[in-house]
Amino acid sequence: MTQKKHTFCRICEPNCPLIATFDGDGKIKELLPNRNHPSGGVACHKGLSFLDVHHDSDRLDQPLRRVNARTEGMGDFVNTDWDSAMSDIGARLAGVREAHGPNAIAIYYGNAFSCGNVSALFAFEPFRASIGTRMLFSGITQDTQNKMIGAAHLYGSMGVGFVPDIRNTDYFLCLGANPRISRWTYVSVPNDDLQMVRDIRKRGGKVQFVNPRLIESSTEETGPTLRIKPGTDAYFLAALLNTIKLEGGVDTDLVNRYGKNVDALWGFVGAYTAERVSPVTGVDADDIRRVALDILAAPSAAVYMATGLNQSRQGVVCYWLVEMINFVTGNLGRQGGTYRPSALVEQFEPLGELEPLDTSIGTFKTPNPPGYYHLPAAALPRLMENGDIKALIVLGGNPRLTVGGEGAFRAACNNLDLMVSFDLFRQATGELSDYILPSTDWLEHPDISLLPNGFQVFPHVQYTDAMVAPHADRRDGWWVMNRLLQAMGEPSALDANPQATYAEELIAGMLMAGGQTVESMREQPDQTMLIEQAPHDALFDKCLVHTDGKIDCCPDAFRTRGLFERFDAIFSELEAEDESQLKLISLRTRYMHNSWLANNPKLRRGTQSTNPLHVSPADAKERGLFDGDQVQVFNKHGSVDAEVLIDSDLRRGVVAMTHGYGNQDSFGIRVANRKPGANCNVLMPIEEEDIEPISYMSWMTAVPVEVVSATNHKVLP
Ligand SMILES: Nc1nc2c(c(=O)[nH]1)N[C@H]1C(S)=C(S)[C@@H](COP(=O)(O)OP(=O)(O)OC[C@H]3O[C@@H](n4cnc5c(=O)[nH]c(N)nc54)[C@H](O)[C@@H]3O)O[C@H]1N2
Ligand SMILES: Nc1nc2c(c(=O)[nH]1)N[C@H]1C(S)=C(S)[C@@H](COP(=O)(O)OP(=O)(O)OC[C@H]3O[C@@H](n4cnc5c(=O)[nH]c(N)nc54)[C@H](O)[C@@H]3O)O[C@H]1N2
Ligand code: SF4
Ligand SMILES: [Mo]
Repeated sequence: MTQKKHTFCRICEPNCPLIATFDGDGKIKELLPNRNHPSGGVACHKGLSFLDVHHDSDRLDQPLRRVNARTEGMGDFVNTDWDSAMSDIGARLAGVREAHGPNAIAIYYGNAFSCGNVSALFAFEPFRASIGTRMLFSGITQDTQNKMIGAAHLYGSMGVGFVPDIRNTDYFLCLGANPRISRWTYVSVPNDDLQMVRDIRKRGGKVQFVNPRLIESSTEETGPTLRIKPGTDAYFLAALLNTIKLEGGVDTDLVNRYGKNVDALWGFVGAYTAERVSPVTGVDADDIRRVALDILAAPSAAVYMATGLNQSRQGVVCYWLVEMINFVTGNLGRQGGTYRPSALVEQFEPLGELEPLDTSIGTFKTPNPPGYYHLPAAALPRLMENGDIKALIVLGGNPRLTVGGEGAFRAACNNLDLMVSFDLFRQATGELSDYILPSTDWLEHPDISLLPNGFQVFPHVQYTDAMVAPHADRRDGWWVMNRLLQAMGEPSALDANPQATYAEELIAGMLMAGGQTVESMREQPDQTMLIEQAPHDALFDKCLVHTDGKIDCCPDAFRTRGLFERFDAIFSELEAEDESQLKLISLRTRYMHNSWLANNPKLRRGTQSTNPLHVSPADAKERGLFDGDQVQVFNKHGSVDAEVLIDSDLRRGVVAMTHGYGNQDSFGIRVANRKPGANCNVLMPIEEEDIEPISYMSWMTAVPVEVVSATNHKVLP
């Protein structure tokens, strides 16, 4: 008889509910969508095909040790056992720390590591603290650290995050997101193929996308797209705020009650009228005014932004202005506006003082302990090159492909005394490592869906057992970190708990906050506990963490740390820019998930076998380019070769590529290696002035590039 168990996917934010079916011998046969789950969400093809990752013959099943020099492109790896690997790594890490201090050990953790496994994430801080390093990097500075740092300044805590009430809103303004493909970010929405967005329209509301590309999310049933020039949203938002003020759309009672430094906000945006920003943003002044008036006319409105703005040069400013629009129009904390979904644990730590960290390339500031305030990953190559960092530990991440500056990263790895990767695969970053340690995947450990909690429009927590025991020598994240601590001679959770029940205990401890136990969760329908949503305006009591309980509408740090001058300087730069300048943006597709899932042959068909450069018809015509032409895409940071794909969805002046490709040297993932594609992150700026000064976000969209036919290939200096 086929046995069935409840579980959930951990690839992205919805954490879609799944049912695993089993053979008589306990092997997972199939992953199916749980159509009866109370969230109403179903799963997408990536989650449903995860067994391909689980069973991939290229999966790591044993620790690998590199036996040749890192200067040789292709790693020569031999199998080893955990004890030998751990004692060697532990001794070498202890040696680096002894000789150069704790900050010579850097840690980079990736998205899959931090978001897909509660026990690994919670074991992380004790691990980092025992090593004592502040050199902490992650995917967050390419993703959404601007929102977290922005929230710390506006509301007092990095943990505060508000989401659009798409289930109730009358007007939804969605900038730089493509939820149809990405399934949302920094808000967890049951995976319903945008039905909730269509419903806005159906109940008489409006949806407006703002994007340089006519995205898959924008249809007749959802709403239109204003095709903005990339990298200019901060000015578009400033003009919206100005118009809202001019039109008398400010909810003065609310703003007086909860806001401070409001006049400074008006001073900041004052000069950026709809007329003035129109040529720079490429959006008609009338369209800007229309959006502002639509927000004001709607009984409720929610403005939401995602990676297209986060990754611009001004992610913090964009976040700030979006929050201000929601606040001053009275939509923050309103049903149909933006709000804080209730969560199992609702505690917002204040940011605390920032401590300077001196390095060869300047002084960074983060709290100590850093929490989620990470150093800029774009600075990693230079810190390795200059000797600030002597050992690099990469946990479930692939910085070689997902951060800018691959060439510099690769070269700088040669300066390291030790590099360790912990991953499902021997991927591009692993290829450069001394050790690659085999990780469990999310079918191989118990978990709760705590990560999206607090951001879910359908608040709930699901529990899952491990669907199967870890295959071969794969180990869980919490175990690897604690085993490493032991090997370094540090106290470790394994000392007291060698039976390896840490994950179970941690999960049990968290469930206690909701009055549940693992047993009680197993008995709940769908192993899911529903969380009652507090009234939307409860956020004014719960989420305003500054000691005076106010929202800081113009934080001093924004002025003192250079955001104001930068805002004006970038505007002047954009005004002076040549009309023909091409700008590169990122394009997520259904077939890639950041750099991983690249080894699944089912996802590598058709155009997905390469990584084409999308070019608008007008730009192609101007440059005499046709579909399938080979071109060189370059700028002062690097150069890649790609094939042209003419894409009429793009605004003129914009070219697009997908990140995560570039597996030419990833010999351990054979499907990906045969269809490597080009790594567009080679083109991303990584100099100090290119990094957002407060949130340390990488600049990854609207990056100037040149495109020439491959026959005119330029040799770069
Ligand atoms: N140009 C450009 N670059 C971008 C982006 C963009 O839009 N444009 N997006 C950025 C964003 S938003 C993000 S989040 C980053 C992501 O950047 P990273 O987090 O560095 O990259 P991923 O590709 O998500 O890497 C995840 C790695 O974790 C491994 N993995 C998967 N599951 C597990 C597990 O359970 N345990 C362990 N140990 N490993 C596991 C995978 O095999 C893979 O190698 O990329 C960023 N880079
Ligand atoms: N299939 C798939 N799903 C994913 C991922 C994946 O790699 N593949 N990654 C996951 C991760 S880690 C994340 S963080 C989320 C991200 O989720 P989203 O933020 O929704 O990600 P994208 O689809 O990259 O959407 C960004 C949009 O911004 C637009 N854009 C680029 N530059 C600008 C600009 O300057 N201004 C404006 N207004 N728009 C701009 C792009 O055209 C694009 O449509 O997706 C998650 N889901
Ligand atoms: S939408 Fe994300 S969480 Fe849901 S099945 Fe697909 S990959 Fe998994
Ligand atoms: Mo991300």
